[in-house]
Order: sequence, then structure tokens, then C-alpha cells
Amino acid sequence: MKIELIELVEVRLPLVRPFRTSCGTDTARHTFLLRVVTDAAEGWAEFGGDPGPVYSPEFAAGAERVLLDHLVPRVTALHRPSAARIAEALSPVKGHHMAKALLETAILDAECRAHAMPLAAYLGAVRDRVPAGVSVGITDTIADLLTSVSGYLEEGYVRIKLKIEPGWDLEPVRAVRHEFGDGLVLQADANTAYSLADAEHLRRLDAFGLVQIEQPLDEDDLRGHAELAKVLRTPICLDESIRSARDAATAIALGACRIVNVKPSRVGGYLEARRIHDVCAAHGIPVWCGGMLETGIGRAQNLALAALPGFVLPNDISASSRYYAEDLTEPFELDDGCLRVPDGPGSGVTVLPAALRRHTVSTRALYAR
Ligand code: OSB
Ligand code: MG
Repeated sequence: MKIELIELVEVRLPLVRPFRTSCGTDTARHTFLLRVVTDAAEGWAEFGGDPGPVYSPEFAAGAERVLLDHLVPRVTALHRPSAARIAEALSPVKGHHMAKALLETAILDAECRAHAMPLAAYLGAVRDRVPAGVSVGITDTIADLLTSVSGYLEEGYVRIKLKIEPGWDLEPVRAVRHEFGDGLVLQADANTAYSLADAEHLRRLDAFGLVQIEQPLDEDDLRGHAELAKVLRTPICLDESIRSARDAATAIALGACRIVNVKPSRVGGYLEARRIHDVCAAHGIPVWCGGMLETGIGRAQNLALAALPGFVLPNDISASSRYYAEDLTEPFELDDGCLRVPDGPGSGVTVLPAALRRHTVSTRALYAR
């Protein structure tokens, strides 16, 4: 495969409702896509980060810079670029997993398309539908939260995740549990908003039968999570802390988590994501696929990953309508609480040119042969 063109497409899609977390409030997904054109096929990927370094240290303008100056030249210098060789070619560059993930993913998509191979089959999928959860942002009032959760449950989502932060934790969790009963599969995500000094407070969440509490402490604080795990009955899941399969192995060995949220962008792509899946499976640790409010482009690829056997918990992969009035691909729809894993070549979805045009802010070539 020869690379002819690498193009960056900056997009901005308004969210159907604002999404508030302990990191801030988003009213739109403002990110960029990478389109790689090869002599055999075209491939797409979606940057997982935001305009600012608030969830991850990476951010869109920084990722563009590092792609242009340091990553793209290393890939285009390869004699025969293939997804399996990208990570090694990029290894002299420290960090920047989200930027690296883009290149590997777009090339993997193109490669799979060139071989008429679905990404899901390439990764080792064992199912054609995956259970869909929904991540519910912080709202102004408890009444707003109950309305929102009730709407999602009517649509058929099989699991609810509540974003929490100090001042918005026990009360919303208690209210949702009380309103919807013990049968509701419920969990919370703190996005690093607490410290170990809050351990006694967080312990009060044990009363509400949460499946897990996601990333209560700082991303660097594996030891803190291991200490917290000793006092919480609720299983700890790590999101931000897990940037590689080695991180996952370390966290498991330290007792810092009993569940792992796998986000392909955060860990440098789908190949490392699959290694995390494998490490966790070997330790009996359940995993699920996290999300970054992806458009249909990133979501299709996440669905392929979530079809692997160790993804035994519902994922943060919701229908298009939960995020956007108009998606960049054919909309994903909920079917009995699940989303279908695309089975066409590559990610199995096509980018709709008119929708893409409507949501494009700017376009620039990062490489042209
Ligand atoms: O922590 O899981 C998170 C979105 C942006 C940044 C961080 C997170 C999230 C979500 C959204 O929870 C999940 C989704 O894409 O549906
Ligand atoms: Mg999270």
C-alpha cells in the first residue's frame, strides 16, 4: 500500500444537549478527522480529544502539530506502510497516543477495506451486536436528571452511567436508584474529581449497588486507587489511568481496579486496545469500550472492538441520536438495547459527503505524494 494523501478535516457537530462532566461542559463535538488515501483504498479515523487538554493532556491543535512535524513524516517514510508497523515507526515520539491512534486507525481502516475485511473480523469479534449504555451528564436539578434517565430507559439503553463530582454524587445516585429500582444497571464516573481524603464520603456510594465507580482519583494515582479499593465495596474501574496494556497490567497487579474502560484513542489505537483486552482477559478482569462522543466514524470502529469476547459489560456506545441531530455516517440506531456491529469492509460505514460538508470547519493536507 502506498500513501497518496493524508488530509485533516476539522469538524464541529452540535450536541443534541450539553454534556457536563467534572471536566467542564461541552455543547458541541469539535474535533478532526484524518482521511488517508492509498493506492488501494481510503481510510478514516477520528481524533478522540477535545480542543482543550481537559480530559486528556492531548488536545486538537497539539495533535495536529505533532502529526505534521513528527508522526506523518515517520509513516510516509516507510517503504510499505501497514497498520501493524505504525506503532513501532512512531515509537521514537514519546506520548501523544491520541495523535498516534489516528494514523494507525486510518491506515488499518484502509488496509481492511483493501482486503474487503471487516475491522471487527480483523480484531477477532465474536458477536454481531453489542449492548449499549448511555453516559448521562451532570444536570441543573435532580428532576432534570430523572427526566433524562427515564427518556434513555424508554429508548432501551441497558445501562446508565451518571457523571459525578463533589456536590453532585450521593444525591443524584440515590434519586436515580430510588426512582428506577434495584434492577437498573447503574454506575458512576468521576473523571478524577476526588482525592483519597474523600474515601469515607465515596464509601457512602456503596449503599446504592453501583456496578462500578469509574476513575475517582487522579490519572497518575494508581496507589491511591489501590488504597481506595480497600475501603470501597463498589468495584473501581479505571479510564484516564490506562494508557497502555502495561498500565493495565500494573493497575491490576496493584489492586487499583477490578474493571477497565478501554478507549482506543487514549491507548494509541485498536491494536493496543486489543492487547489491553487480552491482558485483562488473562486476569479475569472484565472490560468495556468507553467513548469520546464519537461521530459515526469513530463509533463504528469502537463497535468492532466491543465485539471481542472480553467486552462483557455494556459500553459507552450509544445511538447517533443520543449525540447528534445529524451524524457523519448513516445513523446508528438502538435495536433492543444493542447496536449492530458493522460488517462491511473496514469500519463498515461510509462518510456521507453532504453531512460532512455541513459540519466541516476547515480542511488541510498533512501530506501529498
Ligand atoms: O470519561 O468516559 C468519559 C466523554 C468525553 C470525555 C470523557 C468521557 C466521556 C463519556 C462519553 O463518558 C461517553 C460516550 O461517548 O458516549
Ligand atoms: Mg470515564
